[in-house]
Amino acid sequence: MKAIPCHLMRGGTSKGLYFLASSLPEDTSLRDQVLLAAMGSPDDRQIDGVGGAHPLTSKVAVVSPSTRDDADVDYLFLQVVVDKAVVSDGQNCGNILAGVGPFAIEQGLIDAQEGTTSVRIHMVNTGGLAVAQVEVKDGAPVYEGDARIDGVPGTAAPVLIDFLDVAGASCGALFPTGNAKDVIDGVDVTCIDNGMPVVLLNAADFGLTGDESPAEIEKNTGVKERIESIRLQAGRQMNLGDVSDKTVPKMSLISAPVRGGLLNTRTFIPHRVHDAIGVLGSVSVATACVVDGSIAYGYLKGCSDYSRLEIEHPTGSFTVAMDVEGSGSLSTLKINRSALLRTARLLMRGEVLVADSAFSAPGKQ
Ligand code: NQM
Repeated sequence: MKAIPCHLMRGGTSKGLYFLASSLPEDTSLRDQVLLAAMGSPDDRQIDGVGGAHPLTSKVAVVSPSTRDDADVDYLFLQVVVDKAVVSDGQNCGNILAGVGPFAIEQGLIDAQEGTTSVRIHMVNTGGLAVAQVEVKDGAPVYEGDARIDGVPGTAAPVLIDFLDVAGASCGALFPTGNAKDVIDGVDVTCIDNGMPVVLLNAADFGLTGDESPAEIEKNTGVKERIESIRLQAGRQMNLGDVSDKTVPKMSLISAPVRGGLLNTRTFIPHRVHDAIGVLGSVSVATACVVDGSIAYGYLKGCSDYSRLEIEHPTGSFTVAMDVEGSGSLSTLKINRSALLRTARLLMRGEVLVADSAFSAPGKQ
């Protein structure tokens, strides 16, 4: 067995292993093989590893000193697929991002400032920059506090995150098809990438109210097949190529709010339905709401205060603050920044133990 130092952390509504890049093999095939073994993939239950048998709890952050002058650390996000021998760097993750600042401080990658430390994070998957404000006491990250986020029981210390330049991060443009609305398989959709490629769809077009539970929607094979067909076509139109083995674009079913928010969502990520909604996923949905012509624009109902856009999801709502210029039309809109609140918590620190065979050259086990 080989022992690899890492931390197990909750980042927002996700959970995963956080590694220093220097603790993992440099060769990416070997690294992926080791991460599959650490998590226990491929296996529906991930019983021989530390993965949580769900995409939201089978995640990895790889952190290192930054290669950029304007950032403190580099953060590579890896999705370890539960039931396939696949590790994907094809998307970012704003939830796991919430733990990167505290992890960087724990590991001494940056000098912590008493009170609040700003950690500038280069998101390697997509090239964007995020700035996280982490509470610090006696040189260590503070985890306990009063901040509450939906989808996580109790309260914890706040981690405020600003996204500065994430529009078109994966697809090359905020609206990669060039339109605020398209029609795929006869269904109106909005394809957007403000940090996460997302296809918005009206829940009503699938015979849903949009307030069904994730389990109920996952049981509906007819809806799942229709959504996957649209996803495969949207992926090509969004410059993502063949997305059959990719975790993007996410598919967000939208409907009228039920808790006083802007709109309600149910999000395929892309095959399981999220218990909440992703961070950058919700930034993309919120952005679609402020663009005239998108299928979500009607939900804005003339609201011009973008400092609290409430995106409802199965376990509550997600508040996005947006700073935008322009009239709301696709051609004039300029997004300056988006900001939101997360929390994170160190759950365990130590070493994950991986069989020696995972370290032999890929294919030679
Ligand atoms: O959109 C799940 C999550 C995510 C991603 C997913 C995320 C984001 O909730 O930034 O956080 O959409 O795969 O962790």
